[in-house]
Amino acid sequence: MKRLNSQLQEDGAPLELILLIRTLLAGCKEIAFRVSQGALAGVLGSTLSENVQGETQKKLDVISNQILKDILSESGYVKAISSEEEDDVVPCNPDGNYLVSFDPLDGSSNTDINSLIGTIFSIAHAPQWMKPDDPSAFLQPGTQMVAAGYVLYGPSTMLAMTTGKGTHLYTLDKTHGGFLLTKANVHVPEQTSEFAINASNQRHWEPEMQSYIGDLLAGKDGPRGKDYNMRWVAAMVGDIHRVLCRGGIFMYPYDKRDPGKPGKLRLLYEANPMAFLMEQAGGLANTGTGRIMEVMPTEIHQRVPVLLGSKEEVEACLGYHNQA
Ligand code: AFP
Repeated sequence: MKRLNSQLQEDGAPLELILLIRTLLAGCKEIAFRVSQGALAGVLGSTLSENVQGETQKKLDVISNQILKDILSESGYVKAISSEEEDDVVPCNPDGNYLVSFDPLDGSSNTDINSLIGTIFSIAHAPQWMKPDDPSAFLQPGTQMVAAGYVLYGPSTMLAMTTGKGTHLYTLDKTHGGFLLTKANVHVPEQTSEFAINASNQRHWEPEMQSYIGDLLAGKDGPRGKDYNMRWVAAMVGDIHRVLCRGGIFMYPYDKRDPGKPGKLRLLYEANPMAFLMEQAGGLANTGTGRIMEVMPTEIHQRVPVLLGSKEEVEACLGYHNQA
């Protein structure tokens, strides 16, 4: 089986980017180990602190964030980091050529039930003019990413990654500690009969989303003319992995409760990297009003609505938005 290094070279990734990705993944392997220790190492449960988004931090959120922050800032390749668990940009090497954004442990409420969790990341070039503590360089659209992916800590530790030459899946071979290519050039089926949404938020959605989901639930008897199945992992990384593997549509749509928070998911380190992976696998990634990767960020923790997945199903959902 092909190693990660060979695939990255074949895809034309520059040496420094390959070294940066390998460094980041070394951190993820350490996270995989800590996660696998669970209760034996006392790493489950919450801390007493909250992150900038007002969410209670799990112990593993803090541990994972520290691991990635340390390894990336010591690498020399990175000028600055933005993380879900950091209020502000973290300055690293002033001569570093890259910016890394990450959610160190997505779905961390799943840690206490031994269910799917993962690390999501995106990498972009650091502009020459940028001072390492200047957040404005992070405010570039997702089209500027040079690499993105996630590591899923599940029954196997898996990596999904793209450098813009297709989306590939790798599996960690713990016998030698390397990621091996287990599925090249993922293609998300264009049609699906599976959807993922947190239906408990239904009353807060816009009318077009209410009608779309209503029609899916109507199944064979409704306008879509077929029965749909519903899945919800409560970790975007797990839901998106399923969509990459067998198709589907994943949604965290616009929510009317607070105009300052038009969605739950964060643009820089959740929506954008998943959108890059999905588009490179032939799927679509939209906010309901435009392509996720073209959203111009205004702040590092910005949230956006997301509709991601099988091309024809996302188009069907957008049809309801367009009518509105
Ligand atoms: P964390 O990054 O704080 O662990 O949150 C996970 C998440 O943002 C995303 O991965 C899930 O899709 C979503 O929350 C699930 O949240 P609800 O089940 O509460 O809707």
